Amino acid sequence: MKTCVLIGKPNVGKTLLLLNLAKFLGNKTIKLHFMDADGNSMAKVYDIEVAKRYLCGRQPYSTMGLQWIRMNAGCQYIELVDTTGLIGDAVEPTTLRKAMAQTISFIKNASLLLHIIDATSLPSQPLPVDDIDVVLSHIFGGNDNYVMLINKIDLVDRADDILGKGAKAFNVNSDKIICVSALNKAGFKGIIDYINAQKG
Ligand SMILES: Nc1nc2c(ncn2[C@@H]2O[C@H](COP(=O)(O)OP(=O)(O)O)[C@@H](O)[C@H]2O)c(=O)[nH]1
Ligand SMILES: [Mg+2]
Repeated sequence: MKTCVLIGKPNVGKTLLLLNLAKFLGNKTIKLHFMDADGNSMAKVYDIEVAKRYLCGRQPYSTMGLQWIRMNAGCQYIELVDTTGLIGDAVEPTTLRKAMAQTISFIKNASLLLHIIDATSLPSQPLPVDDIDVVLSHIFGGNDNYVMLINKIDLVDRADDILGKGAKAFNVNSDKIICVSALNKAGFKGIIDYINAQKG
């Protein structure tokens, strides 16, 4: 089973993408598995709309740990894993640092890495080299199993060259970028096609 791991800064839309992708694939309810940074795990069945209200939020760090769904993505079962938002700055409290460490160490299990960027914060100037998204795209962007999802395209001007801007900002080939909206499910067919096309 392919393990597809969503990573990115807090509030970029990882959790909403997980839930709406499950919905896009025909699910109304999901079994969501959780594991916190101390290894405590549980699973809970949710109506997807209820899960959105509980698990997605404007406040950062609604997700502190790993949470995942196993589901049929057309031609195969996949495991889609949502993670703790990563930031580069020194942070308190310890629980957040532990949750970020758990996410970073989990990345090695990914058959596919889906790195989410917020389209509304795409810079027109080059980003600092220590920006966490620059670091992640630099480390993983050349790998076959990496794709960048530029999310929230519903919030940006259609005329804006988001794909070109993303490719330039992160020095990633534009064929490794998919523009999506986790809110209105735009670009989701592209994500599923990408997942199904990848071997592993
Ligand atoms: N307009 C818009 N809002 C989004 C989109 N994706 C996520 N959001 C909102 O962004 C906020 C953070 O989303 P969440 O999934 O919790 O982000 P996470 O911290 O990366 O898991 C929530 O208020 C979401 O409703 C999108 O594609 N479009
Ligand atoms: Mg989240």
